[in-house]
Amino acid sequence: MTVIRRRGWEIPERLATPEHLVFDRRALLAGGASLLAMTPYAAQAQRVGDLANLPDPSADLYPAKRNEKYTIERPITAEKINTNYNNFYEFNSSKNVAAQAQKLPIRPWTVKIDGMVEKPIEIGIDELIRKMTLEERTYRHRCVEAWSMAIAWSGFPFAKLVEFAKPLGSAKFVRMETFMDPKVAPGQRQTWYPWPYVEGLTMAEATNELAFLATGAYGKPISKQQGAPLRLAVPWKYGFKSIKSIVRFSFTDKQPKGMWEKLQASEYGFWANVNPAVPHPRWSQATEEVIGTGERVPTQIFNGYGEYVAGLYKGLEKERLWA
Ligand SMILES: Nc1nc2c(c(=O)[nH]1)N[C@H]1C(S)=C(S)[C@@H](COP(=O)(O)O)O[C@H]1N2
Ligand SMILES: [Mo]
Repeated sequence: MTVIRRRGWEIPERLATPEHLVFDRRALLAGGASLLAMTPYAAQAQRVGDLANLPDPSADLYPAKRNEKYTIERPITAEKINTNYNNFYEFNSSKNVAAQAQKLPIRPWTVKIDGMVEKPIEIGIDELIRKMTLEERTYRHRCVEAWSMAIAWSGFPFAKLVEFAKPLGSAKFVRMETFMDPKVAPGQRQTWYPWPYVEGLTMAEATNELAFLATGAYGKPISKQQGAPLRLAVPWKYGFKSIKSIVRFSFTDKQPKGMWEKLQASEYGFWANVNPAVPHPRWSQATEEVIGTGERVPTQIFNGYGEYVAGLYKGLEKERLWA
């Protein structure tokens, strides 16, 4: 996504290696056996260097059972293509973030649920995942930059998280936040972005059957560059709404302001529903490049999901629904 950059000042590069690493017990048990045979130094070096290679403690949950209701006509983008063409500005602003994203520690990972709820809580990602029934769904993904992919996500409906969170009747929106750690995420040292990454949905959108929280992709735990360990997928909206690596869900009566909206409200608004007839201020949204195919295809209203979501916007016609 291109923005008009305000000048920031450079922050000196710092060592990205964390001084001290704490793993959750499950990961340590699963990954630790061979460490016993090593000298303490070798074991420590292995722990620091191989953080990315620890076995994922949720690996046994995949592949999840496919939900045949959510499949699409378009071939699924090859995993190799999908995981090497990503937007993840916390790491860098190119599509080539996969290597840098491996530095993100995804265990332990705590999710905070707060705001207008019966009782705010913090819950470890594995405890949360194991409260849910995972399923696989194939969704189209349409970036506001006019490219698209098709992905087999695994995860659970956002409605199940809402049910678990027990929001008060007064909650009208859910605000989501990505991790904040400039030590591992060099993009977060670029002070002209209003970090952390934030996105929001109305309660009606979050509980729509299509709104999905992905914990996996391609039949295994989701890759770091795709937003491990927990990422939103709202396929009828432009991709920037589908926030990655979520650490917090806050229920609120105020419309949340996303990071892109804060940066450039005239181009990236709250609703951001896909519409080929409404151009971005700097380019057309009529067609999209299907990544990996070399083809351009017509973009569909609500990215082809109108039957599920058009009803959400009845009575909101005066809102800026399409950008
Ligand atoms: N935290 C965070 N979430 C994010 C982004 C980001 O830079 N940071 N990029 C968004 C954009 S613009 C898109 S198109 C999708 C890209 O997801 P993908 O890399 O899995 O295709 O993630 C969205 N979620
Ligand atoms: Mo995007």
